Amino acid sequence: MTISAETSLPVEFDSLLDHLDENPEDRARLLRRMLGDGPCRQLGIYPLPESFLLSVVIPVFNERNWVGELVRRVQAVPIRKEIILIDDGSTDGTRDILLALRDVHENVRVFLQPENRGKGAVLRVGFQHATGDVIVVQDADLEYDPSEYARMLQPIIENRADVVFGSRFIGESHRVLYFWHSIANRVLTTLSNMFTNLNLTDMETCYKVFRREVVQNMKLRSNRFGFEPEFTAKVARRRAKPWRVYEMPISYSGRTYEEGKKIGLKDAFSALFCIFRYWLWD
Ligand SMILES: Nc1nc2c(ncn2[C@@H]2O[C@H](COP(=O)(O)OP(=O)(O)O)[C@@H](O)[C@H]2O)c(=O)[nH]1
Ligand SMILES: [Mg+2]
Repeated sequence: MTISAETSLPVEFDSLLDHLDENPEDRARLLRRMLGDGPCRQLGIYPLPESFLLSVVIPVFNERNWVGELVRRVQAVPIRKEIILIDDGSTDGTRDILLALRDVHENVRVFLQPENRGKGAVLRVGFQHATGDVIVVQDADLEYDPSEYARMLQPIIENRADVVFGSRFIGESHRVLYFWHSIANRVLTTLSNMFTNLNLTDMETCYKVFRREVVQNMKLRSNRFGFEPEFTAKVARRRAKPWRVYEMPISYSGRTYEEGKKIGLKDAFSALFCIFRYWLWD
């Protein structure tokens, strides 16, 4: 038996490991055989239908420091996907980075908005152009971790859910940051829950994952961060065949204002207004 110098395992093992590195489906198959279906499901290792396509919709506004690395991390996720980047009138050189990304990756599509209108407005553009079975909203900074897509998709693939919220407040590790932000988050989520009668723990999360049908006939109006309460209210309000909503724990490595965070007190008040508006009038 020849032993590999690299791993001190038989060389056949080395080539097997190389093969598994390059073929995530085979890796999942092997793990399912070794561990069994139950433990694999708990780890988020489960088979995806071969034709499955994920649409990753990314709103981008002045994110030149992060968006390149973010797209690299999204591409590293072993799920067939299209990446839809919508620039919201950036003025810091982000637009050139997006165009360069489009030239390098054949699954990347880029839409440039002529002026800044807000996250909600660009998300509408993204949803219109999405063709995947499931859509995930992905911010263009590095606060959320794309390697968690598989776990969030699981309830949808197993046909238990239509909409999954990734919650930063149940279970996973998160960077310790602003106390008052966490209070504002809790207040907004609680108020939203009072109107929607959903028991969410993180309404404001960026990670909203849903079947494409969910937004196909949804009239979304908010241009800015009102998108979060508006989407939540409209998901909750469907009567005929209510959408099945799940929450999954996600990790969160929040950024500071020095690192580029933009959301602030004004946005918290505007979210508050949107909770009332979308429940009472629209
Ligand atoms: N702040 C802000 N973000 C925008 C805008 N348009 C699109 N975005 C994108 O929306 C996402 C969320 O913004 P961010 O500032 O990270 O919000 P936060 O993480 O909730 O504080 C990021 O990907 C932004 O690039 C806008 O007009 N203002
Ligand atoms: Mg962010």
